[in-house]
Amino acid sequence: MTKTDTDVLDQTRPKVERPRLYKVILLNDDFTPRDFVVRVLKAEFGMNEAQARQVMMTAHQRGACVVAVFIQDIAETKATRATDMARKEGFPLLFTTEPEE
Ligand code: TYC
Repeated sequence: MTKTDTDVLDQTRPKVERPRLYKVILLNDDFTPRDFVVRVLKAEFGMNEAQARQVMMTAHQRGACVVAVFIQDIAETKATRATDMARKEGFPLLFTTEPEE
């Protein structure tokens, strides 16, 4: 069998797949103060005031909002850290993660 260009390429180019991405999701609740949610979003996700307020209001009105997308390890770490900030203050605020389609 003769070697095609594709065969040569397959031998030299390692197959690298992009990692699956995970969404960090902010869930609404009836108790956490709006300003505290904004503070957490700014501290853990590097948002400015306007971005944080928009995401907070979307979760408040619709029940949940996608905050950001990362590889699994980063998504889980940030969701945990953000949720822990709320627990330390006694608020039920919750961040979860789920894989993108
Ligand atoms: N619903 C909360 C309130 O009225 C504010 C809030 C917004 C809490 C978004 C969580 O993800 C959230 N105090």
